[in-house]
Amino acid sequence: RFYDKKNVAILGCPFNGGQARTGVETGPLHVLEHGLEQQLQSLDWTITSCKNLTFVPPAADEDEGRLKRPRFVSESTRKVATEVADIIKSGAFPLTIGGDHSLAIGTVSGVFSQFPDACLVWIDAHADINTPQSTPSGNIHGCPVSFVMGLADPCPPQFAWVQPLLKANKLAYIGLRDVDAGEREILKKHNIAAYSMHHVDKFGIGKVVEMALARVNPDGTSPIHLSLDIDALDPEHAPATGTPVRGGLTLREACYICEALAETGNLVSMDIMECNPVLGVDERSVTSTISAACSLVRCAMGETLL
Ligand code: 5AB
Ligand code: MN
Ligand code: MN
Ligand code: MN
Repeated sequence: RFYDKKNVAILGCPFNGGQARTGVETGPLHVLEHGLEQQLQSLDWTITSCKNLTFVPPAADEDEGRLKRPRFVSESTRKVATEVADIIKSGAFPLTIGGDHSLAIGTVSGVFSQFPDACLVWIDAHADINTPQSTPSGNIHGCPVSFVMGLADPCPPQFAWVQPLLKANKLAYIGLRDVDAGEREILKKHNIAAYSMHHVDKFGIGKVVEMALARVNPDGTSPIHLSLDIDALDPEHAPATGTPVRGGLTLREACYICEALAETGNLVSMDIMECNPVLGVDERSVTSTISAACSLVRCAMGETLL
């Protein structure tokens, strides 16, 4: 509906500047080496491009208040925003592979510049909606949602280019279980559709996805951007990630979310973020994390729709 053809452009983003642990920048390489391109081709997708961006840290990058590496994150995500917008203009589905989740400042900015009435489905153990004022860590991968909503007050000068394109009623979370006090306040204040693991247990994943979509896309016509943090999964299924939190989604629950979004026919873009192969304790834990990431992408791109 939103694109004529099943064209996908893969954007590898080997970026780690939004948090402190190295290794997350090797995520894209591992995901591609796992055979994702061939897997998508066998689902009848044409890969119109598959490129890896290069991110070079600036020589000087002073903290901005609590925020760490503000220039590096700003310059990198700005580049991502342009790339994602260009992919959409070319008529292809942008599939962005991270890298840390600060990259979503770029993907969301790019998608919403082209689809202003889009909604955002954020699958994560964390809400990533800290402001520069509320962040307990200063790591910008915990802040991208607040930036694209324009909640930062004042907005750090490095991020003046980010437009507040996301409205609170177009955002839904699923999988939350580690939300900071300041983030809870924001979720409450803006009445954001936030489904935690408690809701998944209480209602089941099918009902939760239905409720989430009813909130952000009541008439079913909005384009949807999916931003998926691999740490939404229980560490049993995706251990190789920087901020694992126990008690997460099973692989099937996460796949179900992706399938249900595919089923709407409205999915226009997807991020798969925060795989950090270097943090795997052994080969098996790396492989399970990367293969889970590939499964989720395939499900979002129609694999299990019969
Ligand atoms: B992730 C925390 N809320 O702000 C913070 O992995 C964790 O992209 C953020 O979801 C986790 O530092 C960011 C404590
Ligand atoms: Mn997370
Ligand atoms: Mn995240
Ligand atoms: Mn994380």
